[in-house]
Amino acid sequence: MTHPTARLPLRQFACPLAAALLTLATPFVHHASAQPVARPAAAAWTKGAVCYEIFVRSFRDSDGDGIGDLNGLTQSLDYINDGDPRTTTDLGARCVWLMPVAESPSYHGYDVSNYFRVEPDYGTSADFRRMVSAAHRRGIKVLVDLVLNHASSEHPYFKEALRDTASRYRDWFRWSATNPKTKGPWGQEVWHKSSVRDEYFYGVFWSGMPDLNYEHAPVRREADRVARFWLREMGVDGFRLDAVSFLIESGDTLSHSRRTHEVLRDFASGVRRASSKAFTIGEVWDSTGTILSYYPDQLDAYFAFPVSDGILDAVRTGSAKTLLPELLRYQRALPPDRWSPFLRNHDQTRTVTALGGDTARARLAASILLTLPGLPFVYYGEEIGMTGDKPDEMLRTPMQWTAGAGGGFTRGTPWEPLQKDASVVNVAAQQSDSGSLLSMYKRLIRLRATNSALASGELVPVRASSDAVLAYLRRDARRTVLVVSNLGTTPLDRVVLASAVGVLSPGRYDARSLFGAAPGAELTVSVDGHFDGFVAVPTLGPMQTYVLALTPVR
Ligand SMILES: [Ca+2]
Ligand SMILES: [Ca+2]
Ligand SMILES: [Ca+2]
Ligand SMILES: [Ca+2]
Repeated sequence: MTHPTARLPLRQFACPLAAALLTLATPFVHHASAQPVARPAAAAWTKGAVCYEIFVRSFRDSDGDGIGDLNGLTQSLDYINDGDPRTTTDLGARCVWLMPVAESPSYHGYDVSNYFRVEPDYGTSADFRRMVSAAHRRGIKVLVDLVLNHASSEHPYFKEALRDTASRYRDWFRWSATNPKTKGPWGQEVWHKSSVRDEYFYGVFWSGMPDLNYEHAPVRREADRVARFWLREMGVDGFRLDAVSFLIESGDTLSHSRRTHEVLRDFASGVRRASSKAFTIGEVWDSTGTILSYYPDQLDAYFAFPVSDGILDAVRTGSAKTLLPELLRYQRALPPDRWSPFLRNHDQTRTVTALGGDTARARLAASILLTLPGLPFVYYGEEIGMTGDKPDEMLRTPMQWTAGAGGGFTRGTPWEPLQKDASVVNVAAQQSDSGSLLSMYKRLIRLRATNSALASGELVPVRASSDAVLAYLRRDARRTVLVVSNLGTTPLDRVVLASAVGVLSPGRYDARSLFGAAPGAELTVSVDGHFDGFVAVPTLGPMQTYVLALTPVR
């Protein structure tokens, strides 16, 4: 089946509604030509893939010291993806993002003391390489967190620069003889008193994390060397880059500076030179407009923070009004492998907790996430509905594998206590329950991997007769699916759907359920390629998502 969008005269509005929708849908018509400068076709694996974010310290402990480690991760890879597409017992993720694995004095690792050494708590370089090989055998790509903006105050270069003003590493950091008293982007102290002499050093996040000085060429060369090391020596497939917007300060501009964009651009091209297949995704925790300023030629992708908030808001408020326009901004600007929706990451209150403990809402949020364009990321434990709120340690508690002592995470004493619900909320309890959150994640991740429209098709907004209903098509040249979610807490009867003109070839379609209990329906698309008055599901259950394949009737 082909889409008539290219040949239909776009001025043929069937009705004012269609005209209004067309203003939303028009960008798709020009989608191909609106794409930014193309990258080499490096990341073919991203099509239909889902990535899984892992905190190694909290995933699986193999030796009983209470700390998750690389061998524990290797032993758990079959849970993430067993490499056999015929089995459906695994999550089906095709990529993992490991939070920092380089040596660090902190529990979280975002302050690196040796960029070329695996954190000893986690294992050895050999353990790391073995884990990467085992992941690759299962078709799992491995991305590691790369923390370029700052090092640890325990890094030998910083310690030397602090002690000795004539040190060759002095210019690797930023110093001031007086306290500039400039406050950081969220009002925090950024100039910290030296413990050695009467001077100050710059660290945007914390005194334990002195910023590296990227105006100093040897620092930029070191960043390239670190990237090459992990790609070539350690075998990783790419990086998640931490806090990239803070790389270079220019006067009062502490984030998003012109020089930051330039340095990021150079770094990314260095990564591509080191490995043409490497994938990079950056953290720019900001508005969509600001995130889009990091394209087209810096990192491959960035996390869509406003989409994350938009999904949770839609689910929390039961209103579908604001999410689609945000998604359309990303889609207009970017091909699907260059941005990543997600629900929560290691810095945010976990989904179930953010939604007031309501697992039904968490299911709904996940079903929206996994049917959107982009490359979705899932934070470990979200798939079983783990809870957790600030402080940060409580967002990163050990994985809940079983109901037993230590949650199946460790046979020792866990480095951080598990959440109190671990005996009820765990993988073992959900693995065999076809109605569990985990089973839903598996089904949708698999559907996304096998249905090309869900994998990388464009999103086309569909108008619903109720504001509580979120509806969109995902379509590519071969397939179309319709996704309908009732965000409300009551059943909705006979919700009517309508599209703009030119979204489908004219004719009749069978709407058959791929996900969600729907009896099936028949859809008629008029000669101008629009539909209206379509009841896809007679009664939309509360907080339920339905995915329907639309197949032409011949
Ligand atoms: Ca351990
Ligand atoms: Ca499998
Ligand atoms: Ca350590
Ligand atoms: Ca910086």
